[in-house]
Amino acid sequence: MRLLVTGGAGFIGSNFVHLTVRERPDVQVTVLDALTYAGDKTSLAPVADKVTLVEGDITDAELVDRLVGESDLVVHFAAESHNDNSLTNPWPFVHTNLIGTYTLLEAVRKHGVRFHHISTDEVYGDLELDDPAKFTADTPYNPSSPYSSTKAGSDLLVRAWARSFGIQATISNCSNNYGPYQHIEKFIPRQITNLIDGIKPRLYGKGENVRDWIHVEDHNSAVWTIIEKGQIGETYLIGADGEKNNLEVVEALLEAFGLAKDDFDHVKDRAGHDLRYAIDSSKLRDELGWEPKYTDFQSGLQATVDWYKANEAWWRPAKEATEAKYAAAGH
Ligand code: NAD
Ligand code: TDX
Repeated sequence: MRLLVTGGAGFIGSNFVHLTVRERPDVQVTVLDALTYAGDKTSLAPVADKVTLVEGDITDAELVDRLVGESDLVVHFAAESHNDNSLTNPWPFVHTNLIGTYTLLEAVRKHGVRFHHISTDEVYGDLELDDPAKFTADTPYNPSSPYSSTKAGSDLLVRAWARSFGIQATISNCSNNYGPYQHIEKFIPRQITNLIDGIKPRLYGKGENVRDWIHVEDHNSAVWTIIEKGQIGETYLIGADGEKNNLEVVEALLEAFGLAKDDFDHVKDRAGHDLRYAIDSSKLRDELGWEPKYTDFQSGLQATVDWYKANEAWWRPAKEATEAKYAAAGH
């Protein structure tokens, strides 16, 4: 099978490529990645001799047409992915997440190639803290940020291309991922690398916002399950029942570093900050038989801390610029 992975040099995409090379030696992997600030060739170094990396943009119609035409399956991870960045400069989000997805869909339609679209639970907006409800595939779309609204738009493009043009597509909407190779602008690796540097973790607002954490390996095993067993045209929500508020995550990290649980700073809150995400993944579990493996958050977190400690050469070059960006935004 010839597989094209867009965004395969990013966090989840590179982990997906590692998993695929490890468990599916019959799959020939090509990565299409623009190597933006969030993409890193070295994330693919352990599998470099087994993967073809094409440095290019998903909005480049000619390149996308050629690569899709040479593939049997496209898994589309490439995106601008960070909410805070979308609040300071939304344009790259509109460009990559909307025009990039459109460009891929046109090539998929022309060549009749199977397409899996990677999306987020943030398309559903947020839930109240005391709401027993969780997001399902029937929850109405109600995105809050430029990031989540462009992801919502990209999902709707996929649905329209499936219905109007009959493309062979599935969609997955996953909750917050953690694990190795995550850019240090994101919450967990930002705090881990701060702690390594002797800087206190930085909590937005009161820290009461809830995220539904899933290990990146579990997200990616679910993606393969959907590719192999999912029904064309369907949307599957991916989650591992990992709800925690941000304060609890910071306390767990402080514990992993042997520090007092109040040794953090409160900083300016995010504009439009979604309160709570929670995924009901019963459709994926009951219909396709998927289950997560990393169900103990504290040990998954400890393994992630150990990875950042052992791989300083991977993240160090980005640390100063990332913190300068946060300082300018008051976070
Ligand atoms: P990331 O920012 O770590 O990686 C994105 C990758 O896409 C980078 O390698 C980047 O270079 C590449 N890219 C960006 N613009 C591109 C373009 N125009 N052309 C080609 N490549 C381009 O993101 P991530 O956290 O790995 O997220 C991957 C996908 O998963 C995204 O679609 C995101 O919306 C979705 N998602 C992420 C999470 C999460 O918790 N991180 C949760 C649910 C869904
Ligand atoms: O320094 C911080 N302090 C803090 O309290 C940072 C960077 C974040 N936060 C809070 C904001 C959020 O409530 O932590 C939570 C997680 O923040 P992010 O890592 O920025 O993730 P989030 O905005 O929840 O979005 C993530 O999950 C869904 C991914 O970045 C998205 O790509 C994905 O779609």
